[in-house]
Amino acid sequence: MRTVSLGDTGHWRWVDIGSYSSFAGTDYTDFDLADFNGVSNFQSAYYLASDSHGNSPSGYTLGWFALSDTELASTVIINFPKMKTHSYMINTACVKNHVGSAMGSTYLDGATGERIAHVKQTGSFSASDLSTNFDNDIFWRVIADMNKILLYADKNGIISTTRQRKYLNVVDAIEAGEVDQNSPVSYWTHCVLAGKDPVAVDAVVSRVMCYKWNLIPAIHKAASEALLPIGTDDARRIVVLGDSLDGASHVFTYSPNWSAHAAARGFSISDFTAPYVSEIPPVIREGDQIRVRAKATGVYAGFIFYEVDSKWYVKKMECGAGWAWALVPAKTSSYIVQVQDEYLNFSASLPRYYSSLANVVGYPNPFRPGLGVFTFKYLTDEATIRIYNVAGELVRTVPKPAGSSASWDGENDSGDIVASGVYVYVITNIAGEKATGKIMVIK
Ligand SMILES: [Ca+2]
Repeated sequence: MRTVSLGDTGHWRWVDIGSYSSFAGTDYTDFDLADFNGVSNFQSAYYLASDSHGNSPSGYTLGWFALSDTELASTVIINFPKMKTHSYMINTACVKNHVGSAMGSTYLDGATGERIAHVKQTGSFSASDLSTNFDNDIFWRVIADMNKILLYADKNGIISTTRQRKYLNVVDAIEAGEVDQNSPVSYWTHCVLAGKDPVAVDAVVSRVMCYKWNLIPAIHKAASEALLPIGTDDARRIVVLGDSLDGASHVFTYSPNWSAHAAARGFSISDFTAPYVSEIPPVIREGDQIRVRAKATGVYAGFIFYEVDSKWYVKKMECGAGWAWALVPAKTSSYIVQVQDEYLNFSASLPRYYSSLANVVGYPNPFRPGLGVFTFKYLTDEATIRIYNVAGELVRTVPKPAGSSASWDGENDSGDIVASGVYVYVITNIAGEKATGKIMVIK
């Protein structure tokens, strides 16, 4: 293991993202971009001088980024940001963290300062200027470009349309920061968030901070990138695993740049109540699949975790009118339904057991029809119960209500109490399982 500096002027290259840039097709020009002091790029160390590669993009700023060779050559990137509020972007985590992937200078070792454009060049830079924060249309494009490079540029910095490396995001939110990124005030969330999709993780980060992420440009616009997708911020496609989020109800104090405007624009989340599954009717067999349905008031998104041959899978459910539903393999042996609202508040059902008839019991035995019913317990959701006499003739098909129990009243299909003697029950289900047993009927 070794430590490398992403700012090492001996190991870097220019990446021109060209028509894949989030600036492509806009009216922006090189002259619109400014670094954090509102100063022209052409005055900054980043673009000022010819560099060791014999070229300088001076005058060419849109879509040009200088990155470490080491990072481009990597096959796996683990992105490890902290959760915090930010004066230009309201909050930052995974997508913003790649600002640090750009060279601080292409010719001065250890040079600091802004690596990439942060705001539109206006000649002024102040918290009261909304183009610095709310209406900043520059920073999210730069951030999106950086993320596309990290995902799609090969080791030579050439953009491909296929992903070039594995990518994991792990957000340290144990001690998060609020108010301001430069002198943050600690807030302990005691949580760690992880995922392969940087946009989805940032949506969950925002939920934990109680911010509406679809109003945050750096997150929501990154989710809109179509040519080189970065990720999704759609709550219907993000399944949250682990502890529920209903305890995360502290609205992170906004940066002073945002406070009054954010309150006015309704950035804060105040809904911490999860939908819940109130009913799961018996599954319906459809070919080699089963249709699982779950009733859940206020459900916005649903996911089913299901087990086939001792392996667990997850699938997005369709949702509407207070229901969630999905088709899963008929070989599913058990499943759990998770329902979420639009703010990623979620709850899960208890596990449902679909195929195992291994534990079926029937009683009492012997059975006296005049004194009660013969009860079957631990049935699966979908089961067929048939009673035969010792000659193998079908005597009765026992109605199977929803749930795991059923009962036989001792009558045959004609409505008469059967004769005394030995009978056999055969229980089958749509998973192809079978359970059998004997019943001694005494009158
Ligand atoms: Ca809710």
